[in-house]
Amino acid sequence: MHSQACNSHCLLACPTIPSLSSYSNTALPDPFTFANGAKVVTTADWACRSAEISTLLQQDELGVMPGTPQSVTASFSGTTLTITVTDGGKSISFAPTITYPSTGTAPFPAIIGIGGISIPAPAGVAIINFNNNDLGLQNDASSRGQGKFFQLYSSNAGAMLAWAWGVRRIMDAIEKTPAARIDPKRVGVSGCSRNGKGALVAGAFEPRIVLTIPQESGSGGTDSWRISDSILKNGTSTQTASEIIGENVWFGTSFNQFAQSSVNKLPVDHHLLMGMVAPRALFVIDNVGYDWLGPFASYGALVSARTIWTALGAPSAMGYSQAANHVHCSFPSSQQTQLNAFVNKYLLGQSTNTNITETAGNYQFAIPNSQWAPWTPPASLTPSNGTSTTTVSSTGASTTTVSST
Ligand code: MCU
Repeated sequence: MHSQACNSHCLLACPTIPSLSSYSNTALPDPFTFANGAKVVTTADWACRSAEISTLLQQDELGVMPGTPQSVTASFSGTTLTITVTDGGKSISFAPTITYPSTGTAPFPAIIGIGGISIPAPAGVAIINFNNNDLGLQNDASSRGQGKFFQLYSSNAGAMLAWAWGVRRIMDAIEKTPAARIDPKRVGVSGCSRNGKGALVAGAFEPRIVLTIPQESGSGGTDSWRISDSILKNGTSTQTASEIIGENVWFGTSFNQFAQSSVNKLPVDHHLLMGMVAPRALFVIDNVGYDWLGPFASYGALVSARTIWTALGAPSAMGYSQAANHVHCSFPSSQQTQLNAFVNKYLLGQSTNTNITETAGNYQFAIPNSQWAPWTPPASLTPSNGTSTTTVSSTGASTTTVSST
């Protein structure tokens, strides 16, 4: 939509989000149509649509991501990276620990583990152990607003937004602390189950993360809210939005109204949360063995999300592997080669085949899909010259400006 309007050296503002108070959609929202009905045609349009999705997810599900803090300082000692963040006259400190690989050379690529990792630590890659509960507690529904993020900010956000903010500050700290011997251009994020949900949110909201690996994240992670509701309605016990808001504080309080009335009122779903990662690399590790995880709700969202990478000309940067039943969060050896392909390409700079779209489930889901995804994705988006810049205002709303040349 911007290609005709802006031919040389100009600034393009993104479309304004209209009131969506009467929005309702039984299908997964079309990634390639803005909330105002305009079509996503160019790659610059996608930068705008991605920023729109970010704003909507913050408003309706996660809570608001604060803007750049007044100051972030870091010091490194032994294996501990101590990070101090000051904003609005208050300060907090938190201290991830780093496990270094026995092979490779510094500065090392790394994976930030949300609550640690549940994948085997790859050779040559450091692991940054991030105690996410320290920033946003997730014991149960009574954990609302507990943790250091909430000491710094008065916020109705959920714990996952607090963790994603923490991952952003870890990136700030790595960039300014060469003594930690981590290459800030080669950092991934992973976590399993509830922390897999968090890994996905962190990868979506931190553009410096080059590889996002959510593992068995289930509902609230890679699952579509809409498909999860339909699975439950058809008699299979699976986690839904209405259950999740009572179980824990992963989401902000603004999500309650949707979870309690109807997820069809959400202008987003989690194929779009995944789409925020595009065209950066995303490798989703799933387990079809647990109904509670809603593997078909994940599959439908995965197939839908992948159309975004395809339209951006980077289909093999997005892969998924839904393995046969195994113990929750135990990584099966059958997925090792696939994981290696993603890690070796995106963290170690090797040439590998990451065209991985595999499921052990017997699922029928093609795009377009008459029930769930009745939209036709563009085969490719028109490349836009120029760069897009996303800024986050003091109220947390993000604005993307595309300067086109
Ligand atoms: C899959 O993640 C969660 C799930 O959402 C919860 O309902 C369940 O209680 O715990 C899972 C988990 O985090 O397991 C470690």
